[in-house]
Amino acid sequence: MKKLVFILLLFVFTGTLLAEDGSQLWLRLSGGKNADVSCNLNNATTEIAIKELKEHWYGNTPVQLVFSKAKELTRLGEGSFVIRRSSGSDPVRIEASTKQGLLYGAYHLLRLQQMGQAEGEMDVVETPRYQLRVLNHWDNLDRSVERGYAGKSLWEWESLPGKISPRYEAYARANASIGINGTVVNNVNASPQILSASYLEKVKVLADIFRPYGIKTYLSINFSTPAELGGLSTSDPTDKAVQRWWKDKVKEIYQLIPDFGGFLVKANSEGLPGPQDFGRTHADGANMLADALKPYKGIVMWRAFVYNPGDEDRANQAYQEFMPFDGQFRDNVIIQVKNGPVDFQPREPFSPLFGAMKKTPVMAEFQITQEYLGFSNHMAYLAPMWKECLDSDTYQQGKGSTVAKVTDGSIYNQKITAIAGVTNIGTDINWCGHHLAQANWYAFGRLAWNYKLTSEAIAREWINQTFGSTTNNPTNTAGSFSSFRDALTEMLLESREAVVEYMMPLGLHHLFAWGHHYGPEPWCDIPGARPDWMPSYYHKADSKGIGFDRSSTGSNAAAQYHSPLSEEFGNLSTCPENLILWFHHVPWDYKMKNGKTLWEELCYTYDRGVQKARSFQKIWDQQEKTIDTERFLEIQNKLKIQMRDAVWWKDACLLYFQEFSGMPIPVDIERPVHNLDVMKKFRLDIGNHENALEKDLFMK
Ligand code: GCV
Repeated sequence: MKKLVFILLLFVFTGTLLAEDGSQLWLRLSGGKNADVSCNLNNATTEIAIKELKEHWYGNTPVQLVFSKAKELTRLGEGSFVIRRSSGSDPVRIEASTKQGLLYGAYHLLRLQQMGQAEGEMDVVETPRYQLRVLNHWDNLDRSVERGYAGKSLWEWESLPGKISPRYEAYARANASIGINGTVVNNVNASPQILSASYLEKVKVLADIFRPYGIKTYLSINFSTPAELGGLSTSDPTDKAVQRWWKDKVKEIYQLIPDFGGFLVKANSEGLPGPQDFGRTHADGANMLADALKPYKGIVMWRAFVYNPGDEDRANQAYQEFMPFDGQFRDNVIIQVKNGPVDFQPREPFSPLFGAMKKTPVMAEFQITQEYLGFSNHMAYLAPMWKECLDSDTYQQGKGSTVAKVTDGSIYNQKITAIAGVTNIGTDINWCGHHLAQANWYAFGRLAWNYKLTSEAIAREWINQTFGSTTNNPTNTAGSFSSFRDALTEMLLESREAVVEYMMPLGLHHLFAWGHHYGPEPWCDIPGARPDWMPSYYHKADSKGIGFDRSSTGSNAAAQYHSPLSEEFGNLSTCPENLILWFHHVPWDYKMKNGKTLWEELCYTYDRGVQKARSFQKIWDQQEKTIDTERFLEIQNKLKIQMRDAVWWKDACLLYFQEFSGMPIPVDIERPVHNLDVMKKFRLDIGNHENALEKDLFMK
């Protein structure tokens, strides 16, 4: 009997040790040795740094946190730090000229420890490339999350300000550990209610929790708030009463949240109100808010995501609308521009606004949540996609004027530099819906800090911390961790391209189903719906060919880019093939560089994407003994869904486009397993997309 109890207890105990639900993210730091940590500055932020090091630093030497206004440190700028140790037996010295720098230094030391790089001599100098590294939550006040696939909103508005979820602090800690220093807590499709006194009390509680972690709180605002909430007869930005209203509101906010960051604004976009409703301009609207925020050092992040149905190519519109206002915005306004000119598609060229606005600060907006990349069902590691944008040469100030450099202040004298990511976070126990999607939250933070890091280096860091052993809590029961890390790194690095290949290769875009952005519906045609929301607007398939002519014979979007890109993109023979259907309507029998016809290339590329999805499953199945069972099985299940969807995408697109090309699917690729007529009847219950796929889509 005693033996049985012992075995049971052992089982429960080891079971608990081995339980991994993903809730600890990349911070699976174990209880430490009560390290010897000292600090010459005492405040809530340094207390956190001390606590983290005391609990998780395993090195045998003490750690000294040193706040210093030494020239070298102040020159490096806010958030920067150095970590130095002359030999393995000396104390580690983390020095910074700001409290945030000390906190980031502490997290960096722990990261180095987990990478096995915190031994011996150390000489690390770290400085963030962007001043503001901001998450955007598209969270609504009813706790639904627009384009969120990981449960409900973290913010429990109904029980705030009274009840405080432990997740608020866990969220702040995770962000601080990767250098994120701002969060916009509500959706850009903003409710005026967020500025009501009762909501501001709730926001204050969040801001108080985030502050010690170096995170500023921002709010998305609805441009009509003065009328909708304030009861004014207008929200016209030139109206004195409206200006007064915003000034008073801003004052009220700063009384509650003294370090409030400012406003994020989506105006005159997708039906939202804005200054144009009153015959005013984006500059009028942004400047009015900027004036109200200025005395408190607040800023306005004004979005350039604007487009209207009509004759003009959607891809051209943001540039046309914003370029005339270059130089007319106040110095506390920054224009927030999505990475591509349309809308977070699996592959887009960079937005031509980057670098073109020379007298106005511009910041990139990336989407961490996978609205167009398989929700939280598909593995799509997005660091390569973001780097593709950041590393793109705009040529605006000669060769080497990359998107990164025209936004980080190194080419233009920007007073504010920033970068934003639309989060993939929700109430799911693993935060992101898919364990591997945590890598995207992590990667956004790390790239915002230093976009020079390689996607591979970031992946390896993330894997080490997320799956590797913690010192006293080994989770690796068998097998070799380094071969696991190599395998998962390879999967992650290939994953985004695989998604592009099985969804929308060669520059195809927006082939999504009506009502959701998950599955394919290139045939979608809803009578009376906005044409620019229909896939045929983008693919333009006909008996001659496929693709959007954005050359001089078409919408001429290519001309919005600086030479030599305008010529390169605008000319079919020089356009990069991975964007060829973005810029050109290409004949089906057009000869690609490898000698295949366009149609064949399309078929082979879709097939390659499917093969990659299958190879991910095979690689993953070999990892069973290396990591904990829970995460192994959960990821295995997601990869199965991804594989199934990849086939669905390939079959739907190839069978549909074949109706136009009239050409055979090459014999050496996988035959379609679905029938086009049946696929056209698939309907997705989007509220429950994972099960709906089984139930509604594939059992019909
Ligand atoms: C928040 C796309 C998305 C919308 C989103 C919008 C935007 O259109 O589908 O959900 O709205 O972009 O970025 O404002």
